[in-house]
Amino acid sequence: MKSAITVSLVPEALGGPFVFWNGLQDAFAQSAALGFDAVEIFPPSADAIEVGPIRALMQGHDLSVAAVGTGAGWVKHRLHLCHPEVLVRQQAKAFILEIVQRAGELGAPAILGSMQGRVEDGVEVAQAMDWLAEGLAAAESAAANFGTVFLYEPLNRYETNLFNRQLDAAAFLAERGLHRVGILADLFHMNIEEQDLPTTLRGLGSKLAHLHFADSNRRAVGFGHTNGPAIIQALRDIGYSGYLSAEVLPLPDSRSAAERTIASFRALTA
Ligand code: LER
Ligand code: MN
Repeated sequence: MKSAITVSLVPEALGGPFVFWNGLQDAFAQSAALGFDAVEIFPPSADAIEVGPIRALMQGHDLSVAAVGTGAGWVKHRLHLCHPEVLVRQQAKAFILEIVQRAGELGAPAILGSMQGRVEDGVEVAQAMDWLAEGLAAAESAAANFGTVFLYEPLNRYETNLFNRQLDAAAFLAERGLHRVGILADLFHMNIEEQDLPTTLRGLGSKLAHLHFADSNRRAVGFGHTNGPAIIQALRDIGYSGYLSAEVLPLPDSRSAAERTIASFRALTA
């Protein structure tokens, strides 16, 4: 298993669960100094993913890019894949696909989290599910050009009414033949929605492609009451070798959250 930590480049996301906020240079330098394996980037748009300069940062600091988020399309522009208006859905898909492309050039998968949207008033559930599946299909084939998967993240009930639970989402991907979409399991969302986190992770098996490593209160692992050893044992049982990526609140400050994360990662995976 590999360690990763988040950086937000989106001022509108302030207050959100990202550790670093002072640009890529700062995030790469601090992550490397603390011994992380990778950085996960939350950009305002694909344009902020400048492939040349980021490759230089990756080489200079011996870090990978773990994943790239697409949620700014929602945070900044209120776009999502299940919006009742076709134009908004098209813009949402274009926003996501551009990020898939740039992330792919960095060898990283892109994430569908907030941009999945929700079943809005006046839209049939079956219709929203079809729109979601269409968006995922387009993204998985764009990602396949780079040999990466696309990541689908179930969110808790306060953020979406599409899929709140991991195994429901995995069943949907299987039903729709979305075999190159992997599941991103966020321990914070799981803490709200799942009956038992280790059992659910075991149920995901090889569909688990990425993990947001957060404690029960969305702070760095070690600052809440999630049972870390039981989760790591479940991940070992399914042979998970991907990232544990700290998408957590920068509390009490970014540095402390980062230090606590890497200390917990090392203690749990030693
Ligand atoms: C995105 O990874 C996520 O977990 C959502 O809750 C948006 O922050
Ligand atoms: Mn997440």
